[in-house]
Amino acid sequence: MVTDVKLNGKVALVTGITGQDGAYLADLLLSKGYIVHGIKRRSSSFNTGRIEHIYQDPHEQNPRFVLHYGDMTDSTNLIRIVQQCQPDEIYNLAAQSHVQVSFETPEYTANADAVGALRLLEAIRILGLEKKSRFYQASTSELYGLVQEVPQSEKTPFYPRSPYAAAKLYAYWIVVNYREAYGIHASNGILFNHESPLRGETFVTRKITRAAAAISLGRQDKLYLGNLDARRDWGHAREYVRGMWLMLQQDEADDYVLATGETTPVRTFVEWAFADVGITLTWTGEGVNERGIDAASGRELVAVDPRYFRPTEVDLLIGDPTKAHTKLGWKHETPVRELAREMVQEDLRVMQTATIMKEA
Ligand code: NDP
Ligand code: GDR
Repeated sequence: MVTDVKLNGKVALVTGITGQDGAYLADLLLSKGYIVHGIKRRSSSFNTGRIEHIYQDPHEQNPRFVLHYGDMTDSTNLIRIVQQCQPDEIYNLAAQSHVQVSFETPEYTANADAVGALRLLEAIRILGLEKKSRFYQASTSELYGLVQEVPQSEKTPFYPRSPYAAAKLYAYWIVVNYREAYGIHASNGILFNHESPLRGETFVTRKITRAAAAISLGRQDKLYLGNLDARRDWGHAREYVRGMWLMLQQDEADDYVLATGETTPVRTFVEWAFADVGITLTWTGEGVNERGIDAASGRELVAVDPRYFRPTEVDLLIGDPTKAHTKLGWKHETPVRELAREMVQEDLRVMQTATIMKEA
């Protein structure tokens, strides 16, 4: 817990604080002297693992890190929390963020991801905080969807390809509208994929790095994946949350792409992760019959499972972060190859530590 940092007099409210980005952003804001309020959902088991290191006992005097129970689908609860903490900055990171799951739960995704953003903006209006509370919306490269041009910039037209992207499209435009209609300092960060050792285990990078680690330790036989040909612009989450913060420090609110400008096929990420545990993969077969084989032993380690195909796919994402470079002075630092290595190493470390603890 950061207690030696001098307070900067500002209060931030972060929705989605228990997620990957929420955890990195909370660290960043605390290190800058903010008092940080976060909204977490009630869950039947602990969902605060990523922020355990900054958790503060609520009985302490003048806490710097405060958690509130809440949900993006509950307006009155959001209004009450905003009223209680009177934030200078609101970061709306909460979302049903899994693209494939959004095909299974489209209505809930729209409620949390689209109307949820509206609820927070309305809370600002209802409480008369238009001039006080700056607003960050977690917009996404999924808005580009069906490829129209590359690289994708703030000027590229949107064409959402999932219920998730359609919900985020509404959120994007309602943010622009509330900025223009009511003068709220509200910005969209159009963030391309960003990963880390804290990435959710069902997103493809983490699924791959965990599997490579587990297979190398003899704890998993095979990794099943969907579309190996999709290409993504992957950066490091820790660097992207700094970009979010920079957006809210500008005199004028605006919309910015954060990306690396490089794209990598899922297949290449798989090869890297296995190489990092000493396994060279070769590929055989095509389409649903494609398999990844351990070149040394001949064992089949990767298989395509059509259950992970999406009804409509986003084939290629590659962002143009020029505006963020020039206006925010933001740049990514970690190359994707290094990011993959960091994730594999961390998954190996966690799994090995768990074994030692079990055996102790
Ligand atoms: P995660 O899935 O890791 O975290 C999502 C967070 O939202 C979690 O804290 C989750 O809580 C919370 N949440 C979900 N539904 C609700 C709800 N109904 N009410 C309150 N909280 C809720 O996502 P990331 O950290 O990766 O992403 C953060 C945001 O950025 C998301 O909005 C995502 O859509 C967006 N985004 C992410 C990108 C990426 O590459 N990571 C790229 C572009 C945009 P719980 O822990 O309880 O599940
Ligand atoms: P994405 O991330 O959909 O880009 O959304 P995800 O890691 O889920 O998929 C990336 C690509 O990999 C392909 N893929 C698989 N994906 C998953 N999850 N599981 C698999 O087994 C698998 N096999 C292949 C997918 O088809 C896809 O093409 C993420 C989320 O963080 C969003 O919230 C965010 O808005 C976008 O990134 C930018």
